[in-house]
Amino acid sequence: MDKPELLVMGVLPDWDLEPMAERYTLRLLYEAKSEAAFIAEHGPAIRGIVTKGEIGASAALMDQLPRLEIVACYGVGVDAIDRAYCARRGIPVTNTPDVLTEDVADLAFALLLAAARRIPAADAWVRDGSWVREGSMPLTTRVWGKRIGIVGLGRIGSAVARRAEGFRMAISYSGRTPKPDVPYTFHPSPAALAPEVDILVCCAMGGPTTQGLIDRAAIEALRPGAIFVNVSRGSVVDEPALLEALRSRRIAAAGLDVFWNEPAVDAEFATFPHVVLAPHAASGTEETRRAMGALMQENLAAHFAGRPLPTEIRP
Ligand code: 8YV
Repeated sequence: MDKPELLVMGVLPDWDLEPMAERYTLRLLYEAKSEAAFIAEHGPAIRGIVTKGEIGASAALMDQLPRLEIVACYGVGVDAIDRAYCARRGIPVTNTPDVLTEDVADLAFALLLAAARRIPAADAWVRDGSWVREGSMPLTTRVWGKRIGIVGLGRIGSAVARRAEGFRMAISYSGRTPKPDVPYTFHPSPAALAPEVDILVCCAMGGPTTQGLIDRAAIEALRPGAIFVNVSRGSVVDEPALLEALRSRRIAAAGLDVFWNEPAVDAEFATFPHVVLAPHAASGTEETRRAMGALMQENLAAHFAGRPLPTEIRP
């Protein structure tokens, strides 16, 4: 029997591609010289899309895939997948929740600590001889015991909160509604949360409902000296307002893993010594990426065997 054909939108590790190639015919879009010509040639036979959080799948692309049956996302965030379109065509969408939660929360804390304690500057201080020439480096800012505000107390936000408990922090959060059985203080919006905290961490999911959720009002409501961390999606934040707050040093330090334009991020970010940058890498440990790949493959296998999908996102 013919192997189902899959359109692979972005680079995946060989440990995923190799077993997948045994079960499917893989059409690697990212290797195509001309995307249009590649889709024209292979589009009619494609039965599944394999994509990533930051790449997604547009209606314009899926319109050229008449036999499309499933979109499997290697990542938890499906904001770049046109789910309304998939729902209209009855195409299920799967993602990889849970397996990446703890690593994303780890990176949020790593960025927070690196920004507050100026780890990149400390590292440079030793390497470039400043320690010998100038003595101690400038003092930094404490993290433990501070007030942390989490925008979006979902799976990842809750994992950040658990870490914050270990740092004996006062924890508050914003979201659509207060969560039952949560001992943290609720605020109805980021703008209401921002003035109450020393550190604001964005963990909200991306997509139209959270576009610009951390708006200019929220950023301007941050206390002078605040620290800002984002491990969710660049789209959740008003980036020009963020840049302005960093330029004026209203935000004293920031740790950013996600941006409006990835990977070609606004060049001004790299000019700020008080900002620690990461290349959308929060889920990027070998352990988690293996687990994400395995879960994505389980969803594909279940679909083509006619079994219930382990992690389908309901339309
Ligand atoms: C990426 C992510 O998918 O899970 C998400 O939503 O954004 C990330 O885990 C990952 O970088 C794979 O490309």
